[in-house]
Amino acid sequence: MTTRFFGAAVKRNEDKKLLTGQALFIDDVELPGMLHAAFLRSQVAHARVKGIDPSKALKRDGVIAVYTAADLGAYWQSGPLLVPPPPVPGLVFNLRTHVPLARDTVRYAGEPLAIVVAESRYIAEDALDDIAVDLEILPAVVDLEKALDKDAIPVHGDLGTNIAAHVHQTKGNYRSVAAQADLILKRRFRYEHGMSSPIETRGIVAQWNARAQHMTVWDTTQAPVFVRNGLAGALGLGERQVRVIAPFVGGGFGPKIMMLYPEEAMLPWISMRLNRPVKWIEDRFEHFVATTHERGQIHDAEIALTRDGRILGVKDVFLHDNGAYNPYGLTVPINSQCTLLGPYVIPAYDSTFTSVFTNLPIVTPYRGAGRQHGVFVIERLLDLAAHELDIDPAEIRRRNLIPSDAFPYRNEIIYQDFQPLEYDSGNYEPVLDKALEAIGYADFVAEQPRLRAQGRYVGIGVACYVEGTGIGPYEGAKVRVQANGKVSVATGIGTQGQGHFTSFAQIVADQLGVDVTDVEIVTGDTDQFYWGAGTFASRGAVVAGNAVNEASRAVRKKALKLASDAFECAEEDLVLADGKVSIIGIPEKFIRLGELAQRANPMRGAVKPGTEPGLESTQYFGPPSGSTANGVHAAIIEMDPLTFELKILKYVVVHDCGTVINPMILAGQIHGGVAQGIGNAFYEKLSFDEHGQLLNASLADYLLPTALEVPRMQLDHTTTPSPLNPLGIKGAGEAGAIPVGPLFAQAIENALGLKQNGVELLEIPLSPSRLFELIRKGSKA
Ligand code: MCN
Repeated sequence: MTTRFFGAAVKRNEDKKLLTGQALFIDDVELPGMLHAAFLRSQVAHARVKGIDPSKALKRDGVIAVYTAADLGAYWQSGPLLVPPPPVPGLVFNLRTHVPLARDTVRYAGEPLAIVVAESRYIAEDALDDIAVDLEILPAVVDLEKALDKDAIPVHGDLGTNIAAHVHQTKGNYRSVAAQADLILKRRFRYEHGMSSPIETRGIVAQWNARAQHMTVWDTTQAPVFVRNGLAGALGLGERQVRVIAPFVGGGFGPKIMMLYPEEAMLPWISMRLNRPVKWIEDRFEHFVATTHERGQIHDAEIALTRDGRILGVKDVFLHDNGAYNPYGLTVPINSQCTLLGPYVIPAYDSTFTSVFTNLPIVTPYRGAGRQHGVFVIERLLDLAAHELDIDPAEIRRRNLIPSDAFPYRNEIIYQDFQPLEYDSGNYEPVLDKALEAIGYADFVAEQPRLRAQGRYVGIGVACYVEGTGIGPYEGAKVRVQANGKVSVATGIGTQGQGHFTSFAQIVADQLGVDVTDVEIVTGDTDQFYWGAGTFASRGAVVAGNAVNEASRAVRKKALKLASDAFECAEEDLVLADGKVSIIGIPEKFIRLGELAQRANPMRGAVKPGTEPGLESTQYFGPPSGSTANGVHAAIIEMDPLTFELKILKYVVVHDCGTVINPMILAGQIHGGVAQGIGNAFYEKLSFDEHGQLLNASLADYLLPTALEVPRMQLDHTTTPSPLNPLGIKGAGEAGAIPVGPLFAQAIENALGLKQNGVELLEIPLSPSRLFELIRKGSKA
């Protein structure tokens, strides 16, 4: 195989469609006779539902139906547990999943109570006001710590506790290493709630075809196969009777994996009842209150070190805000627990978390999926230790990096994929070196006093991380050469902007010797590919990419076999390039791939035993466990000492995600991740009051970074291939977002000389006003 496209910065195949408005998004789906739905959502966070009276709404012109939980009969059931908890010894796990419409109790402001179906969305929205709702308001459980008080009201009355899960994992013996330590530092770290803000909100169109007894659902989901299976089960249909299509999706970032969201459960059910297509497009306010959130953790963490800055152990006890339901099991907090260990040798680790039910929107993964919390804790602990021990922050990191000859590196505790946390491969020190070199670390340290003397508050930060990526269970791909020579490929994952249409095409193009633009990728249509899990956990490139590779290899083998039969020569004498198979040294002797595809589907003659018709193959790939990517971010920032406005002067990312398929797509992934990381670190905070009301549920109040706040980045890579998949790939989609919080905290402290004044930044997000408060409080202390 000659490599032409794999590893090259190939322009994205999908962009022409996207840029010329030809890409189909959910709201482009228009069907004859289509109805529109609007949801009545609870305005309070915790209440008993005494009654819902839709009679006035039903009288409004254009209203077709109104449904409440009482109308759902046996269809009213709790949603599935999406990710079962891994087998952690001593696990406590209380499962309470979301319901299609609240029946007896509402548990967060935004939870749906009723749905109006009307001839237009306008009518449906107006009719929401006609519905009379009688709620007995209950005190809301909002404070993570108070939720665990003995007399706290339980979010789920039948449970009698707000503990959703309790997990204790250990490596080594923290207590004995702490007894040997020269320095022990203990701090409380806090991460506030945030959310993803995709350009496209969620949306669903459901169309029941009574004649064919078939359901088609267009859905902004990241996991179409799961949604198909979940819906089939709930609706009492066979999986073949349900087709889920996730067309172009304008960003997913994690929350669009969730299923079955109440809206996802309701629309197909309604379409079946009314035998008409129904559409619902989430508005931005709904996205704030009804799509899942992330963050919300409090860590009490402790690090034990030797005098020369070597880590002996870390102890961490943390609370994780789960929101009102926990369909994701332990995914987010266990990611935090595992990712805290970072790229460092930490001989002893004692980590306990309690996942807590609160009357807040459900918490599920959002780009990074809890990893950023763990990275924040360890990176901040190292900064504090560096200050205490008078060691340079970059140097203390270097001293603790796992050496390159220690891989695979076993961390003993169990990861979210049920496997022991083992780093498959890595070479961390060159990544740190490159980042320090690129940011000009030594020069900056020398120059900083001069800048300070000029009255400029310029600071530097360096943060490291590892990221578990590419987890199983598996993905598959069908690769098929068509008679016109073009190659069609289908996989079961969905795509929300990650460039799969190009990066997967690059893999195929090289295997089959065709141009990358001649490979058409279909993702996210369960009729095109039946099996799969979905796009999450930075697994698309590893898992689907390798499945695409395996299927392409099989097709290549078939093509060479067919051609060798036709030419009556050995396969080794053939070359597959430029869309044809030719004999080496006799280029005029060739057969086009399209012709081979036709020959593989003969009108006469038997298909030989052991062979299949068609030039196609379906293959699957499942990694034994996740592959571990790593990286270092470094930044130089300038603070205005009066307004605490922050300017990023330089931002460097050095990253190792194994073999790279497309460096340009990868750069885009890093840029997007860093942009969201900057939002997490400095701008975005969901503010709830004590009643569980979201106070800033609009893009005017919830501050997203814009192009002005996101700097140009200098990117570099090292390549340590993963031994766990044939292509050597590790995932990259979330990496950019993960270390930005501690990087900002470190750089701001450094710029303002905060530690010298006894002010420590131990929380995320920071913001000018929060810095003002912290510094005022610190200087008074
Ligand atoms: N890639 C590569 N070489 C590698 C690794 C990745 O060229 N060594 C390419 C891949 O081929 C793919 C892209 O980078 O085109 C991302 O690959 P991967 O890291 O496998 O991530 P996934 O495909 O599984 O995508 C999911 C990941 C996650 S978990 C979130 S959250 C996220 C992200 O991707 N959401 C995104 N990136 C996003 N990008 C956009 N535009 N929109 C989202 O919703």
